[in-house]
Order: sequence, then structure tokens, then C-alpha cells
Amino acid sequence: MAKIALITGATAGIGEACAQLFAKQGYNLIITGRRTERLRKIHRELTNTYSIKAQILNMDVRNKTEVKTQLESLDPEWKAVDVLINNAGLSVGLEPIHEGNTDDWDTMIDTNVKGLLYVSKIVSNWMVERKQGHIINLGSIAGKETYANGNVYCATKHAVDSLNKAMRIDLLPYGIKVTGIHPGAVETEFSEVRFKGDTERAKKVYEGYEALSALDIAETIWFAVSRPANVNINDLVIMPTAQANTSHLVRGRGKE
Ligand code: NDP
Ligand code: 8X3
Repeated sequence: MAKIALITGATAGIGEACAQLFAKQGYNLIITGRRTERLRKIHRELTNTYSIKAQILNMDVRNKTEVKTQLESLDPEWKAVDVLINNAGLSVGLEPIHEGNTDDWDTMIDTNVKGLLYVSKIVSNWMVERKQGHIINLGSIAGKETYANGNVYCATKHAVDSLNKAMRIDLLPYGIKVTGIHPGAVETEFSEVRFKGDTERAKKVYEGYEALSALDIAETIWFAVSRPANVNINDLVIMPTAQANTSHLVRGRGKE
């Protein structure tokens, strides 16, 4: 029986790259997200290209009821999830704290923290029953450091960092691995979302250096998942070579 990976936020960026890579590795997939058309298209591509089975769950991770209903609707054999990739997440806005938009704050906290918890609560129970599983939590360099105007996004990713450590302790008796992946700049739709569709501003984030690609992160996640049973990667920070931390980034030596 092929292994199963459940990927939240598989409609774009890192989640989509993980779906492609895990399908290539022969995993059956549960792909989730809010954009139904994209989920259908990715489902079609994956099942046409690889000899795998895939399920779509069209859910907003912020909606506790929807998450529960969608996850519980899976047939029992699909609840034997081997790998959960808690990837759905976003940043909205980049303003100093006194100018921040409280709706943006709600969106980030509800998605990055509460959404991750709603999914983890249900799927970790399935893993506890089987006494096996691996949870990958997408943190960020923003969860290790704080930068100007990053305030609430950084706070949500610090929360993910903390939950990553907490999950590892609580799930230890059940043999469940928990890994935190903390990237620096990855060129995805992330900045477009942060700047609310301002593609010009988003493009500038990645100008003059080679950012990480979604595939770089998917490969890192695969490395963690493919370690032997006795090995767990607790925590990985992965940066573009041009970026030392959130405030030191060299432009003009790489990609124009
Ligand atoms: P993208 O914007 O390219 O992808 C984000 C994914 O999250 C989409 O599939 C989106 O799906 C999903 N998503 C967002 N909100 C929700 C929601 N409420 N319910 C369900 N799904 C949701 O960004 P990335 O691939 O870059 O980001 C993936 C993760 O990596 C995030 O947690 C991000 O914080 C983290 N990260 C990103 C970095 C970067 O520089 N890009 C660096 C460090 C960490 P849909 O819109 O269809 O719902
Ligand atoms: C995304 C990376 O530095 O824009 O998590 O916060 S950063």
C-alpha cells in the first residue's frame, strides 16, 4: 500500500511543489486549498503523470467546521496519513504596528496558527491511533527573527516554531516525528498575497539575487521525510545563498 501525504495549501508555491515531488516518490496525496479549479487541475496533472491516487479537500483552514467536516469525510483508508505537511499560510500587509490593519492580523493569525492547529488536532489523532506519522510544519525565518513591519506575521511564525517544539514533546510517546522547516525568501505567490495583488511590488522582493524556489523547499522536506525510522530532523533553517538573515540580503551578484 502506497504511503499517504496530506498537504495543506497545495494550490500554489511550496505546497504545490511538495505535491509534485511526493507524487513522483509514489505517495498517494490529499491536496487541500480554497481554489477549487486549481485543485482540480493539479489533481488531473498528478494522476495523469504518476501512478498514484489523489483526493481533493476544498477547505479554508480558518473554518473549524469546514476542516472537521472535510477531513472526517475521508474514507478510513485515507485517514492512514503518513505525512502531514502543514503548509497553508500567508502574510498580509507590511506596516508598522501602529498602522497595521486588524483584519489582516486576523487573517494571518487565523490561517497560520489556528488553521494549522485545527488540521493538526484531527490528523495527529489518526497518527496517534496508528502510532506512526510525520508532521512537517512550515515556519519561516520570520519565526526565528523579527524584522521591521513584519510584526504579526513574525508572531504567527514564532507561534509555529513553538507549536513545532510542543507537538514533538506531546507526540513523542506515539513515535510521531515532528519537523519544522524555516525558509528565507522563496519566490512563490507569497509576496503577491502580502502586497494584495501588487505584482510589481511583489516582483521587486526577488530582484537582483536568486531566491529559493518552491522546489528547493519541497526537496528539503523530502530529505526530512526520507530519513530512516530512527532519525528525526527537528528543525531546519534554509536560506538563499544571498541572504544571511531577515536584514542582510545582497542584491546584484546573482539573478538580475
Ligand atoms: P503561496 O502564496 O504561493 O501559497 C500559499 C498556499 O497556502 C496556497 O496554496 C493557498 O491556497 C494556501 N492558503 C492560504 N490561505 C489559506 C486558507 N485560509 N485555507 C487554505 N489554504 C490556504 O505561498 P508559499 O508557498 O510561499 O507559502 C507556503 C508556506 O510557506 C506558508 O506557510 C508561508 O508562510 C511559508 N513560507 C514562505 C516563504 C516565502 O518566502 N515564500 C518563506 C518562509 C515560509 P488557496 O489560496 O487556494 O487557499
Ligand atoms: C517569508 C519570509 O522574510 O518575508 O516567511 O518573512 S519573510
